[in-house]
Amino acid sequence: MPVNVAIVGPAGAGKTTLFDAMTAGRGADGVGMVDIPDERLTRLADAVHPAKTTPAQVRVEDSPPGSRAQRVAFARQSDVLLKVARCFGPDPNPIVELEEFALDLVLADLSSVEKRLEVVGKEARAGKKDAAAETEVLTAAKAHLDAGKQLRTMSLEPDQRAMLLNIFPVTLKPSVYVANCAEELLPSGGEPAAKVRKLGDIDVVPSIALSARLEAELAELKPDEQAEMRAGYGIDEAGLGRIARAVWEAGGLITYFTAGEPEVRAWPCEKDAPAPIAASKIHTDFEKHFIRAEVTSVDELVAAGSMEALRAAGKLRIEGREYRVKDGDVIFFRIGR
Ligand SMILES: Nc1nc2c(ncn2[C@@H]2O[C@H](COP(=O)(O)OP(=O)(O)O)[C@@H](O)[C@H]2O)c(=O)[nH]1
Ligand SMILES: [Mg+2]
Repeated sequence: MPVNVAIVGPAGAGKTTLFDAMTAGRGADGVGMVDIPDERLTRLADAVHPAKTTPAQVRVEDSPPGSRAQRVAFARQSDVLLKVARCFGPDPNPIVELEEFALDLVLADLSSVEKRLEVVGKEARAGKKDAAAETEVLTAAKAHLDAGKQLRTMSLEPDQRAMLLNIFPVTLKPSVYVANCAEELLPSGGEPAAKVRKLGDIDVVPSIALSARLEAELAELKPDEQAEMRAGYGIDEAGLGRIARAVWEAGGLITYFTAGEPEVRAWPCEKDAPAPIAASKIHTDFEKHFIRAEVTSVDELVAAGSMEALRAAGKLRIEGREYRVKDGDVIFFRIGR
């Protein structure tokens, strides 16, 4: 299953412009796949010379126009939220816009928590196992939401967090703020972007300043023309690359690689996933038939030139089912049948 990223925010914030920029105009019906830029993949491909190089991707979806309730419903189905705030044009007020949207999400979660509390409260009174602990977490969550705060700012033990996930809370979703700035204010984004950054610090959400319109124009240019235009605005790194990385980190994802002659590929994987789960990203059967993982690093593989060379030199680490895959691992999975 690909990671789903929803672009959300008020009308006119630049969501569709950002979507077009991220998908380089290749999206259809508001849905598109976006490559995650990764210099490690480029280095691996330069060393191995594979027939094919495949970056990791996320699926990005643009908000359809609709009511506030529809916007909440749309946000609910995604894995990561890109919250766009208008920082260009007349009287930008990104903080009010972001807080208004956050409040819609808070109210949605409050209603889910209250419904669940009714059910679990009865179960607790009937003496059902775990119901008391869940009631306790839900009651704390209700107080937090009643105060207008998102669940992401509540401190939760892992088991409490797991209990809350029963209600599919939308204010616990990983988020990234995008301050969509006037071109003239780049690269910093000026005062509106500074406000967004400050709110991000409070909400524990990474924030990125860019101009969606400029990025959409850049996406249509050839790489050397892009570089020249970026230099003119004093922006050195692709804003889209920064978004992709922020989404990756906010979503709790790591990247591991496979590197053979037919294909060098980056794979998205949840942080701390055991090796058989990581293998199942390649093929679902790999989880069941997992035998072992042969692991190295990007640097070692680049130095050696191939997995075979490392294997012959006895330099591949052998890891079993319990191994937690790390960001940047290069892996060959031994699979049985
Ligand atoms: N100056 C400027 N205008 C932008 C930028 N991004 C979007 N716009 C304009 O704002 C308007 C609304 O953009 P749109 O992407 O349709 O917003 P949406 O309603 O959030 O999807 C359009 O006229 C865009 O051209 C930007 O970064 N800078
Ligand atoms: Mg739109």
